[in-house]
Amino acid sequence: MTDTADDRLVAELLELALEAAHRAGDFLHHSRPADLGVAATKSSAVDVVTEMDIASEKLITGLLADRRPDDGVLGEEGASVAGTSGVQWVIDPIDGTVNYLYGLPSWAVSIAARKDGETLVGVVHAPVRGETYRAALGGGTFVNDRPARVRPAPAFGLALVGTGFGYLAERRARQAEVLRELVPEVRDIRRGGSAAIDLCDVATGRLDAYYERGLNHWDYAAGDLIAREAGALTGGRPGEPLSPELTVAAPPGLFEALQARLDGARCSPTSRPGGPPPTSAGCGWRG
Ligand code: LIP
Repeated sequence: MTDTADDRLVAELLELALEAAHRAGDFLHHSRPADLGVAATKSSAVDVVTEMDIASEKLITGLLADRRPDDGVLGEEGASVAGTSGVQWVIDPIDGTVNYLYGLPSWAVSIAARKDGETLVGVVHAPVRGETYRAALGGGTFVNDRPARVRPAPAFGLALVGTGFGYLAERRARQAEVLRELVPEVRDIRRGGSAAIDLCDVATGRLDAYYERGLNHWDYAAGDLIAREAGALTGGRPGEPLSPELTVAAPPGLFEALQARLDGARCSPTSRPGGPPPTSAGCGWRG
């Protein structure tokens, strides 16, 4: 059967995403300054940018512009190009920036390519782990070319659940309230510090589930496809797609249970101290 034009486009985008992620990852891993510091902060004093975040995004966007000059680009550190091809690259040049700043191993380069609002390819390259996670729409998920599948859904009380916390103290306080309700109900919690890697850990069965509120599109764009192509369901609140409001990923059965539990925790009095009263649309996430 001959390849279609779409097949050829997906193959080209995947190859380019892999090349860009590896080149940026090699640079970040082998050229990290011993005295790496904070170059700037964003939403708060703990929402940091390093010179390496900026350099990594410049390396990636330069390669993409050279190879596919008509594509759009959205990057965490400011890259923003509308493009004319219909293809948009979504880039997190270092996901897990605080881990990278502190010299902790859990960080990754995350690159996704979307067309007409659908993610066609996703690559998450984790150099310290020595692992590259990749997926193409309809083509399955691979880790260093080995096929990957989610772990079968366990009972809720046996689930190992990943999560994360935002950069704003008020939001972290509310996230801690939700976590306080959840911790005694599941096997355990893991907080790795990189949403992209957390989503890949769901894809490979190293986590049973992951949820987080307040992510940016570039945090989850690639990991979402990688998790879905490995058999996970992903989304936000029940019936809603994943978004900065809420990102949930888990195998079927556990996914729905976790979504419902988080929705319940969202409205419980303990997780809304002083929060808005419940409304017909739910009690709303404050902060
Ligand atoms: C990080 C996410 C992580 C979240 C952090 C931060 P960054 O992205 O990957 O899951 O908990 O607060 O948002 O800022 O390292 O690209």
